[in-house]
Amino acid sequence: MSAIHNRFKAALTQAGAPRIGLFMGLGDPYCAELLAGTGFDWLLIDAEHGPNDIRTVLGQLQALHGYPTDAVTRIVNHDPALIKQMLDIGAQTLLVPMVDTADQARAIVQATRYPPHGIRGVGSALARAAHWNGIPGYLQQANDEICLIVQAESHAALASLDEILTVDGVDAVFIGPSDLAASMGHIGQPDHPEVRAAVLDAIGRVSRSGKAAGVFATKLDTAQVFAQAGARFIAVGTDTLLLRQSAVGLVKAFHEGANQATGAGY
Ligand code: 3PY
Ligand code: MG
Repeated sequence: MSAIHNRFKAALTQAGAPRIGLFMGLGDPYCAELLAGTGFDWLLIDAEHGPNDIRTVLGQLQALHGYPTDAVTRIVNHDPALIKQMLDIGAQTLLVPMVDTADQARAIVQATRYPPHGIRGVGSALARAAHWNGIPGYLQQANDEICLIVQAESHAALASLDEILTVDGVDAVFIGPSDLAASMGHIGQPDHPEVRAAVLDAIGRVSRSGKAAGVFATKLDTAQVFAQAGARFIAVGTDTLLLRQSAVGLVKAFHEGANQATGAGY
């Protein structure tokens, strides 16, 4: 097996239960490492909405390394220079938001590939991804081990979805129900029936194309519905909401006099 084998990419092509994931918006390696051992198949380092830069993404990739979970990195835009930096620090699986057209998808694929298949600049002596030239054959193998997930999360993206699915180098399409809801005139209602129908239709089209469908589910029963529709990887929450909801719940329990275990094992 290649020293840079991408376990997440390989898993997307295998049958079995969908891979369950969590979005991490706290932007902190220590929190990422805490979550790394909790059983999620994959953890998303969110540099789209979370307060992340190259250094904090790097710290989280390092923190997750060696744990039985896969890092997925969501970048903030389609800039080839940013994609190059993310790949060089060792982000192998990229989630790229707001991809509305096949042309955009093709340009993003190009940014992730070394020539002649793309335009990624060569700097492996400076790149953690190549162990600073310590991985023999890195330059020859890197293209094949990149996993590229584009996010379809607008009316326009769903209109172009069938064409996006023909783009070589796109491994998966992740449906974003929140932005999709906004684009469909239902902001704040990712579970609105019209949005749900569009998400299910998109999951079906992606699955039938042979690429992997991913999606964010705001509730566990919704995650089951998406799994039955063919989703191969499903995010079921965010670290920010887990922390906030349990903090709010603990304060409430105190004021209600409930007997809730708070510091078991401390
Ligand atoms: C969205 O729902 O818009 C997302 O980006 C995450 O799923
Ligand atoms: Mg979104």
